[in-house]
Amino acid sequence: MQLVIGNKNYSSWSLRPWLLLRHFGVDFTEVNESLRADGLSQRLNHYSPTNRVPVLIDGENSVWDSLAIAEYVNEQYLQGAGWPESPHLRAYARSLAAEMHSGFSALRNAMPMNIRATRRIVITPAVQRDLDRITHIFGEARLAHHANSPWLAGRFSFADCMYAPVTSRLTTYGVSLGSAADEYVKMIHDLPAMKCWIADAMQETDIVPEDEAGEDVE
Ligand SMILES: N[C@@H](CCC(=O)N[C@@H](CS)C(=O)NCC(=O)O)C(=O)O
Repeated sequence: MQLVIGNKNYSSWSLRPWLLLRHFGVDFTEVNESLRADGLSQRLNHYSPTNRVPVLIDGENSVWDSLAIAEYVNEQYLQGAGWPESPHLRAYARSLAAEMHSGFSALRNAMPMNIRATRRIVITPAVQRDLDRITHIFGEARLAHHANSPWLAGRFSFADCMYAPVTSRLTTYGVSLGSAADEYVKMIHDLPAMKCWIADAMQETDIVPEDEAGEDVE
């Protein structure tokens, strides 16, 4: 099985299913495609009708889009362990994942994932609204769903993978959302799979200018 991904420094959508697969020890090989502008659409069209990554290729099955990949992996390889066990927490985790998939555009545009960088940005009211929602999800809501586990929805699930790029963005742009959220950010960064992704991102040298937002911090 192959997972086609973009640059580990920048490709937040690639990180999400990669983290799911790696965290659960599913065997796969990585195909790396740079998100540099030259020939990008043609290069990605080789794998996906959307000209985007991530794409999972498993024999005759080709699955594009992070959420579809997660559902496929959950069914085929994880016997359902990719989501919480209880229907209540599963509904909540799926809602969180869908909310990230279709929302947070202000935050995603203003704070592109850029693992190597240390930057500062001006936080507009729209970005602040997204950050307030993240503060609630990583803080109060997470603690309310604690159920003997510190993850977003009772146990590690694809919901945590969906928000992993946000934890990286908060680090890059030096945004603290309070102690409960900071604790969650640290926990994600301490995951062995996340450490591996970050280490690989640090080695990359490609620059994607559109994803270089904000002012450098010394
Ligand atoms: N909804 C898609 C979004 C995928 C996406 O936008 N991927 C970016 C990389 S992070 C991409 O392929 N960009 C290439 C382009 O826009 O030309 C998903 O969830 O997988």
